[in-house]
Amino acid sequence: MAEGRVVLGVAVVLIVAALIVDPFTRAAGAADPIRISVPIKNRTLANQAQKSIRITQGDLLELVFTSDERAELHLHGYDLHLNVEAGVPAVLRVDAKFTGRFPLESHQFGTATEQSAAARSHLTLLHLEVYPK
Ligand SMILES: [Cu+2]
Repeated sequence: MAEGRVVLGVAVVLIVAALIVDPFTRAAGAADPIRISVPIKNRTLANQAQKSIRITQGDLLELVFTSDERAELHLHGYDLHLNVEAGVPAVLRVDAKFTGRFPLESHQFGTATEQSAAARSHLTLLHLEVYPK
């Protein structure tokens, strides 16, 4: 009976400790996100230097895409999808848990129903490289 109370007491203490400590460890561990603006023009990167974007495992990355026309983007590996409307910045958040080299493709440009091969072809716009820490 008393043993049960002790176990319960310990559990409560641990839960309370986790609740108290967690916001601080998160605040200390989670750096500000790395924000990179990635403009797309004429269905390609406006800045070809962004063909490879290198970050470190554990980073929180925000790729802020702008495009001169509607675009559907897909980050392979992380399997993240993003729809970008023309002229409206759209943010792809990547919590960089996995290391490796991941292609970011366009799946569709123009209207969602545009059927031309050019609009629908999967083009690799850039590679995201996540290095181990
Ligand atoms: Cu894809």
